[in-house]
Amino acid sequence: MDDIRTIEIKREILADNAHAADAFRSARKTEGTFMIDVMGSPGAGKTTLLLALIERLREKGLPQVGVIEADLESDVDALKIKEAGVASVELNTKGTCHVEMGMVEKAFAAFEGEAFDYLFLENIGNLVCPAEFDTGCHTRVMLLSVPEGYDKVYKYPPMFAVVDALVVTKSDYLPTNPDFDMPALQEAACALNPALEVFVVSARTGEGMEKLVHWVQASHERALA
Ligand SMILES: Nc1nc2c(ncn2[C@@H]2O[C@H](COP(=O)(O)OP(=O)(O)OP(=O)(O)O)[C@@H](O)[C@H]2O)c(=O)[nH]1
Ligand SMILES: [Mg+2]
Repeated sequence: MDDIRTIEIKREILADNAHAADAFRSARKTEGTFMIDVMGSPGAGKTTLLLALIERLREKGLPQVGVIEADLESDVDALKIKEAGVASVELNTKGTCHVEMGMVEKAFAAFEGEAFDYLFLENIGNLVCPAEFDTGCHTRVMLLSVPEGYDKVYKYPPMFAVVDALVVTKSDYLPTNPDFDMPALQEAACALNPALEVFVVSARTGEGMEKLVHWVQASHERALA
């Protein structure tokens, strides 16, 4: 049995994906498009936060904004974004639990040359698989909502380790969720990822949004410098 050859398919797929992601990221930089990958569990508040964020970015100027809405099925979120007057493309993965570069390239092409200052990717609602795949964005953000519980940092460490920012969403639930241990979350997350930025926000009340918008704008400037 010594001559059995092992083909490391997963490693090859990830390497090919990373290569394509680097090229895509660099092309968007040249065009002046800043891309953010927004990840988190189903229902963590990704679409709601994007709408609140885009509204505030627009109040500060008139940036061109687009959103790639990835879902296993349905165009519910893409329609919500479109109804807010924002360019959107639905990326329907038909059951695949993450987004990879071939999908991002196709979704981007569907904008047919439209130019953007900010292009957001709402990734598939999933705390596991999306962490593994580079989507060619300049910045990666994960959302963790208060009702999910702070202990997700112990159960799903890879995503906390790869993102640039952790956004704790639905902070308006904190008074009714006294067991949400924010210091323990911050300590564990920063141990996994010492450069991690942490924000605590509520898209419903607006708490913490100003600080997050400021960081997004600063990240945009840094990435395209
Ligand atoms: N109380 C409260 N509810 C929120 C907040 N943000 C979002 N929600 C609610 O949480 C639910 C899920 O929000 P979505 O924005 O659809 O979450 P999502 O992460 O995009 O969900 P998927 O795309 O299905 O993965 C909705 O009922 C929102 O109204 C918030 O800051 N506070
Ligand atoms: Mg959504």
